[in-house]
Amino acid sequence: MQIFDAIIIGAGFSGLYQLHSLRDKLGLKVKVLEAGEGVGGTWYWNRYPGARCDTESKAYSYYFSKELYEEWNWSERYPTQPEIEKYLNFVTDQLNMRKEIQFNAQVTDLIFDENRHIWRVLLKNKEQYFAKFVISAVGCLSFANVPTIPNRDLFRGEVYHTGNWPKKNPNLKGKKIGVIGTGSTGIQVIPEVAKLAKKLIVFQRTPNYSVPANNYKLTEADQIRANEEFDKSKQLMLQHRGGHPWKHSNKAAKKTNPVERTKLYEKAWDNGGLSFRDTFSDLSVDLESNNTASNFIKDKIKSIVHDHHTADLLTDFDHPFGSKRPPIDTNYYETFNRKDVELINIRNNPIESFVSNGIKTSKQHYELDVMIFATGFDALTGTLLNMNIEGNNNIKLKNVWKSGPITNLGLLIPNFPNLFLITGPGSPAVLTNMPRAIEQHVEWISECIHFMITKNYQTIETTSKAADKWGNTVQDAVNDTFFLSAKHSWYLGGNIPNKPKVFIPYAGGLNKYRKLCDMVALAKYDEFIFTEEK
Ligand code: NA7
Repeated sequence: MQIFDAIIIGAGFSGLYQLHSLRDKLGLKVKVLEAGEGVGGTWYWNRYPGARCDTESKAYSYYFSKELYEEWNWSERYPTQPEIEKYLNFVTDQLNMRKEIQFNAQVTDLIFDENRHIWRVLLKNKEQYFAKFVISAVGCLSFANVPTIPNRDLFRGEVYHTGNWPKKNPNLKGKKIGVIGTGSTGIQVIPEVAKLAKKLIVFQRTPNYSVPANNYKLTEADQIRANEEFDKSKQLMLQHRGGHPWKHSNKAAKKTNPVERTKLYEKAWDNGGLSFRDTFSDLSVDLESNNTASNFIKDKIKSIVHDHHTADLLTDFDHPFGSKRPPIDTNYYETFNRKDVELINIRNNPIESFVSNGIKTSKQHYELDVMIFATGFDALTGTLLNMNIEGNNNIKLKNVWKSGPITNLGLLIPNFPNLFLITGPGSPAVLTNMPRAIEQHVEWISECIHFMITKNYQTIETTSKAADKWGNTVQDAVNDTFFLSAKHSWYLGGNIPNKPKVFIPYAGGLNKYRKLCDMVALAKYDEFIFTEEK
């Protein structure tokens, strides 16, 4: 029986760097199991029209190797899905990693053998592998949320979910298209689909605040400057709570006079992008300050959208700005000025069922050739819980996480020895520029495994007491913010019926979190339990 030192599940940003770290730095025998036909993870599956990262390309890159960074040239301020997929293929080939990756390998079961201290990993095709360590690199947004709408089978048209978009792009030209969902994805796909459709109907449950991306092509000079500023950008990102390359504002919106405040919002709006959130220091902790941002965005939307009724629907917010993941867009609001685009409020006119030629709401029937679900994901826990994961005494993860995920630092779960989670629940993950959170986790995990090897340790496990303590830290961190006021947000499990409503990521900031993790390593992981190799 062949036993790997480590099996990594997933070949996206996290799986690839974890493979490189364990294989090339520690010299371990590693296998990567990837459900897709290629590398990319999120950026393999989300290939819908308009799919693009909201983080700027020069920051949405690996920083573990300056050489690698300098060898790649991004073409636009924000990278498109095809370009990110290409980048991850480039990294895979540069580091010669393809031979360790098995594609079309969907993991169904992870069973810990307590006698032999190894994990048995089963695939959908019934193949099985064994490994001392398993590292989950499955991503935070990988389990699609497809709403159950009655009579799906009656509908004669095409149905797609943005998170599982077909590799062969469907032809949408001249069709009557419906889109459900106006989160970050809907806001990206809607302007692109509108250009192709004969008629586009957007079914909106909750409007979202969106800020212009202000995308542009990068020049050779931009690339040279990015390379020169590599160290400086890296330092900025390490100090930023979200891992982004800019400084936090130290100005409170409330304490800034209205004229100056508007001037700063205008500047941030023109600059575009996620840094709008950092225009002032108190937007996520003070409602009065937050209202100044919300009202500014509302006024902007109303100045763009001509039809008053549509503008009212697009600004009928039910949560403070930033309490849900704030999207950025290219011509989202402008799209509603097209004659062939209609916005339907499904909060007071809910979708009832599919019909053979479209969809029926409580008030009307809409003819459609294509229905696109941009309805998001069972985030952070969905993919893990969709596998059968059994730890000590055959304890099932599904049962242990019934009331919400329990982890220590988002990295390890009590009773699941030698199973590490990259950007797992309880870590900053989705609240950050993901490659920064991923690099921090991969480096921590690799260092921990290296420590175990030098000490001749066989297993690492966290105690329930330490995990409960970390759970309290995660809850304390979010209590200081507005995140809990967005009841339907996926950060809180609010988008999935019957999912426990607990705030999942750690909201205390990646910079603070990194220090906490470093302290654990410095203390030689003293709050973890190790067993020795026999
Ligand atoms: P999101 O942000 O979860 O958005 C999903 C959208 O779909 C949102 O507008 C939801 O409305 C809507 N939705 C979800 N379920 C339903 C049902 N059953 N009926 C009607 N409308 C529904 O997912 P995204 O893919 O846009 O973004 C996910 C992340 O990917 C994003 O934050 C970035 O990090 C990248 P709701 O607001 O719940 O009323």
